[in-house]
Amino acid sequence: MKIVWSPAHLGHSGHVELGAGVIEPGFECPERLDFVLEAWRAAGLGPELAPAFHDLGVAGRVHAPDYVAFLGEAWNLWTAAGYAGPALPMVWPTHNLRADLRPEAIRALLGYYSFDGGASFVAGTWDAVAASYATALTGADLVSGGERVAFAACRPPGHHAGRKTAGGYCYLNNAACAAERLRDRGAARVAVLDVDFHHGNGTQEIFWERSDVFFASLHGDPRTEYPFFLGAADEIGAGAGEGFNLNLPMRAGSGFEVWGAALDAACRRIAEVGVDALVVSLGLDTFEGDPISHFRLRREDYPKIGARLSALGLPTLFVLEGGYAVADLGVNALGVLTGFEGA
Ligand code: SP5
Ligand code: ZN
Repeated sequence: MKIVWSPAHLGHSGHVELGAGVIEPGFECPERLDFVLEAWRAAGLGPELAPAFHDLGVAGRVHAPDYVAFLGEAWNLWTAAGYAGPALPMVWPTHNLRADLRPEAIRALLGYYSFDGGASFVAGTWDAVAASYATALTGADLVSGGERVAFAACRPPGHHAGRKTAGGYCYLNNAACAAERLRDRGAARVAVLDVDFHHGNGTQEIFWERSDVFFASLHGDPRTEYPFFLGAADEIGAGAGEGFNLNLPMRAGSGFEVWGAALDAACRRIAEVGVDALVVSLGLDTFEGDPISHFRLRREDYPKIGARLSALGLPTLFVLEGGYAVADLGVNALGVLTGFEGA
């Protein structure tokens, strides 16, 4: 198995997030990848690749082109306006405010193009986001080129990013872009299976009306868990996409007995639907030690996840999403990957 990663992720550091009553350092931090790489090297799974160059064509189809352009210029607009420190949104066009009016002020554009205060910009954010995107597409090309499996160690993550909204530490939706790329390269239908603790609201939104990308998500029940406003079981897709979206929310406190049964249900559905390739949004924040999440998976559960996914027999791309028990992130991620390879 090959891993793809880029040192450009290091530039996305020193950012902050809006928490409950506090603005705090991002839980999504550069050290996360250090632990993933350390565990990768310890496991001896295979070579490390830098991402190949990829233009923003796929991003411009998965996302709104004006949103992609905004991501590239947000930091420069922020500093040109005289602000210092991380660019954090503060006003959102929710409910009956005018979301059809694109503002000019950068402090308003940040809210226009986001849904929460969890995706701030620093000087190196865009280069990290672009490299994370290229990492995912490079991984997709490995898989469409005949590799059975590949690991795109993306940072920042992507599954909360919608067509024109950043949020939840995400900017470009790496997994969605990888799925689109697999379609471009000949897969008639792709499944995106999201095992991050948090619902993959961005990926769901992007493929909501499409039958060529089946989306399934296992996550904390949005009645009590972030992102709160999407991820219920009755969301099944619309139009041509009706029946091609599967949400399996679970109550806080769920352990592998419950979670593993949901994984099995999602896998059976993927087999029924029939796909040519699988993208796994691999969040490890289902771990019992995660500081912001509320499932109770244990270290020994992760290889079982990999083995179950491997049994689908599909060309598979793992795309890194969340996981904030930083020191355990690498071991748990490698648990999934070694479980996949060993199966
Ligand atoms: C990719 C991903 O996993 N994004 C997760 C975004 C979660 N955003 C809400 C986090 C709330 C953090 N505050 C928790 C304080 C715990 N003491
Ligand atoms: Zn998450």
